[in-house]
This record gives sequence, C-alpha cells and structure tokens, in this order.
Amino acid sequence: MPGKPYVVVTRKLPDSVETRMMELFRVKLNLEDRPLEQNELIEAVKTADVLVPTVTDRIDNAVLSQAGPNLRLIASFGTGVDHIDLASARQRGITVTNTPGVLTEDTADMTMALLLATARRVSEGERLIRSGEWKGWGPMFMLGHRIYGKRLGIVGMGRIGTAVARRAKGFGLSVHYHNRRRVHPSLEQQLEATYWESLDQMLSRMDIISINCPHTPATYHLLSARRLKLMQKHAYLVNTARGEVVDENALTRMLEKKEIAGAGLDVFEHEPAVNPKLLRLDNVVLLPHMGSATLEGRVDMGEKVIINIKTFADGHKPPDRVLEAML
Ligand code: 8YV
Repeated sequence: MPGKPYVVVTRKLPDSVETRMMELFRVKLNLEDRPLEQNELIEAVKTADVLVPTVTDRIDNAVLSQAGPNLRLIASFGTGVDHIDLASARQRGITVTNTPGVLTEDTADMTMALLLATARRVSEGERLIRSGEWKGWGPMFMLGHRIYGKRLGIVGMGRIGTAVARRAKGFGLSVHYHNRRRVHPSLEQQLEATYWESLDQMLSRMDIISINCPHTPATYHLLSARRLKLMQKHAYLVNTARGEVVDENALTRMLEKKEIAGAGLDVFEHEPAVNPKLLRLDNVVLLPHMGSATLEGRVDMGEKVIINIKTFADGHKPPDRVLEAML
C-alpha cells in the first residue's frame, strides 16, 4: 500500500484513537455517529483502502461485491465478525482483522454482573424503589437464589469463557463447560473445570448456563427450543455473546411460562429490536449490548485496529487476521 492508506471509520471512536489514526492515515470519520445505511457502506467500500466497521455494519456480499479495487483490508473494531461475510471477503482477496483479547475481562465482568443481577433480582429491586412502591423489609421479601455452590455451565471456553470461569471460581461456583475442543488439561485443572462432550447433557444438569461462544453458522440457534427445554426449571441463562446463538422466541416462551427461572441478556437476535414480550417479564435482566463497553476497552480496541492497519500498510501480515477456519 503506497503512501498513507485511506481509512474509512464507520462509527465515533474515542478521541485519542481518532487523533492517532489521523496522524498515521488519511481518515474519514463518521461525525454523526449513527450506523451507516447500506448505500453509505457501499460508498465507503468503493473508495477506501481500509474499512473500519463495527458490529452495527452489515458487511455482506451485496456490499462487498461493490468494493473498489483499493479495498484490501477490513480492520473490524470488535471481536465478533459475524457481521462480515468472510467467504466473500476472502474470495476478493480482502484481509479481515478483529480485536481479540482486549475486551475479554470487561465482557467476563458483565457476565458476572448479569448472572448476579438475574439470580438476586437486582434490577427488579431497583425498579421497585424507583416506582415508590417499596413498603419495607420482610423475611420473605425479594428472595432470589444463592449463587455460591451452584453449577455453572459455560458454552464456549475461549478467552471470554475462561475469564468467566476464573471469576466464577471466586464466587464459589463449580465450573463446567462445553466446547468444540477440550481445553488443555493444565487449564482444566487450574479452573477445576469439568468438560461435557454433550451439550445436551450439560444443559440438563446445570443451575446456570452462560453463553460465551461466537455466532457462526455452526452456533446459530445452538440453544434451540429443544435444547432450552433440557434446562432445569430452577436454572438461569446468561448471554453476553450473540443473540443469534439462542432461539429468542423459544426462550421468551419458556420465561413466560417459568419453565426456567430467569435470564440475563446483553444481546438479542435482532438488535436493537428486543422481543416486546421480554420487556414485560420480571424474571429477565436486559442490557443494551454493553458487555465490552468500558472506555479503557474501547481505547485498547482502537489501538489494536491501528496496529493491524499499520502492519498491513507496511506490507506485513497484521497480527489479528481472522481466518474462517478459526471460527
Ligand atoms: C463490541 C462485541 O461492542 O466485539 C464484539 O464482538 O460484541 C462488542 O463487545 C462491538 O462488537 C464493537 O464492534
């Protein structure tokens, strides 16, 4: 890539990240900070050398088929890459990078926050106070369920799943997991984690399920209506990964009928739309995709994006290349 690459950034990023980008590259920023429409994305890929999209940009084949000859790199601001058609990018010789690692701890924190908020009815309690309806303490008032000593089943033991497991151990939960591959025995030992080859069996035995796998064609509706029904009536589900991994309608029906105890959801199948039936339920805690939303995390993500672009522009392989085989 001769000279400074022309980089189109689709959303507002932290000031320090934008400033550094402007020092290093020719940059077009999105000053309005709203998701781009498809025609704007097409305009961007026609002109850019490098595109920096986020999870709110659908970089599908319809967009990529319009890419100009200069577009060589999509340096995504985020870890999940399910908003990008990787096969179409590869076919056009466009490299795709992401920002793994730097949002692991923040997302694991939010998983624990949701788990605790759901089992201990944190949001419900706050809603009660704010409504002015709180009549005072009572022995049987606002009883949630104990976390300590319960069994947590983690679906997807990658970076975030492992970080959740570490925290869970500190809370006195026993850690169980299902993953495509069993993790290294030394990690299993460290986490005192039990591997379940069968997801179905794990689901039927756990008190809490945490979804921590990426959304790929293989994990779409991994928690299908049939699988959700395997969960125990007293169990909770926490999802800080992607809404598409869980059949949201089936989950909503089960929550309505109290076939599971509750759910903590940071992600939804059709964001920013949320199934309106979920809004009426007290046994769910709902967050607007905030899992990695810390200022420190966003700055770290921006730095990763910059390193990926700089390395690529200097003619080397960027460190965070996404290969379809990794998903
Ligand atoms: C980010 C995420 O906020 O990185 C991811 O995969 O889901 C989020 O935590 C978002 O993707 C930024 O593009």
